[in-house]
Amino acid sequence: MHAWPASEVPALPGQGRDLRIHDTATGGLVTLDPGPVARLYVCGITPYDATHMGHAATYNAFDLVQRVWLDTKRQVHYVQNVTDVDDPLLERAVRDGVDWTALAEQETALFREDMTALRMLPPQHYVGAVEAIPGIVPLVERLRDAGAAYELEGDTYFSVEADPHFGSVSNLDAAAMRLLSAERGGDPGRPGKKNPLDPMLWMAAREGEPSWDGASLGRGRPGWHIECVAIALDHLGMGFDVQGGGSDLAFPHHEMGASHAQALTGEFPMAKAYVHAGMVGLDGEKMSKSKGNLVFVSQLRREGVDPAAIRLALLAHHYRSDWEWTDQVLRDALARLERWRAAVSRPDGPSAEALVEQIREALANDLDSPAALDAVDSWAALQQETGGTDPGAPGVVSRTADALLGVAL
Ligand code: 5CA
Ligand code: ZN
Repeated sequence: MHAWPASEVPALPGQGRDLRIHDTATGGLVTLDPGPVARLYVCGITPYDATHMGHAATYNAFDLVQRVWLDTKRQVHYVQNVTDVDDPLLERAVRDGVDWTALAEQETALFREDMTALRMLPPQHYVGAVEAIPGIVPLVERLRDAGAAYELEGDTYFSVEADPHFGSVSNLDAAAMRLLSAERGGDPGRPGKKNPLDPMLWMAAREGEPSWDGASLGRGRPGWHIECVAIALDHLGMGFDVQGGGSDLAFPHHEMGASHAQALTGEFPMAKAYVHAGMVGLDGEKMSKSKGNLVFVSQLRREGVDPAAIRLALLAHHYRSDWEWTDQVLRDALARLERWRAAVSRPDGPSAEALVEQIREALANDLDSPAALDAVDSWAALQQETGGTDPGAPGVVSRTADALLGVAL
């Protein structure tokens, strides 16, 4: 699939900083030391309802990861998937009486528009589950032939016992894993499984559902976790730098994905850091497509809200915290955008050299975007109160906001 156009990232004076980021697997901060090309995989949308503020917040976090890396003069190899065949997408298409492929295409197109408007940097490889199927089938066959997968009534399951490191991404106990597995697409209650947690790798064709040629697996469609693993291994290989997504993906999705990859290759770990963004809520509940309590990026754009203000609303929260979307969050962001724009529209201002370093330091410190915004606020307040004589300063502030925060002033 094609991704979306990249907005330009201005180069900044001075030296970028190495990223320290929270890794779910070790439960602490790790300083990443990618090579000249940093490798990032971020789980993409299931395109049946795009793009709510929760999605936008999660993609904002990983956009910041890239901007910090780019500032260190590294290249970034970024891969994202689209789960363009899965139960919730098929169920929504049936509910609304629409063709599932048309629904997926329409929502993916909307997602691209939203990402472009928000100045999120595009992945170099944007890959749909359907187009990945020819690569998925041989991986499942290999797992089965190695004894890491088994057949149950025509479906093929992964055996979590095949990976000695299973559990090391989310570090949950068995009871918690079982509960989350049932909540998030697994089937721990199905009789005949070796371990209730074992996830599906290949689902035999069901009546009335789309299916593809699965060679020795028979006709069917891929499980969710193997989809992301096939795409990540194909484009990034093992030991890539960051596996990213929202915190609801830590288990089972990223846990199972890591185990699939580790069982396939015998290498550990699949990723050097597993990074998870907090959940955005509305009216006291996690914003989710299944609950329908959503605020959409496209709806705000239609109402004429500047995408830079939406971006500032996301940046005002630390990516790891769970937070609530409210009208006040947006009002604050609009007011901030106005203050910043007024400050950079003057012909000169207070020196911005220290500001660039403060923003770099804040973001390198586990993507502390609220601290970065505070630093710009202080510069804008000084500009407002006393002004300054540096003719280059407003331009430096604009370019820094653009390069490191994705905010066009
Ligand atoms: N297609 C799969 C990943 S392979 C999927 O989870 N799709 S999704 O459309 O449900 O979510 C896309 C991304 O947004 C995931 O990283 C998910 O964790 C994140 N996300 C979903 N809801 C929220 C929310 N309320 N707050 C923050 N992030 C969210
Ligand atoms: Zn995924």
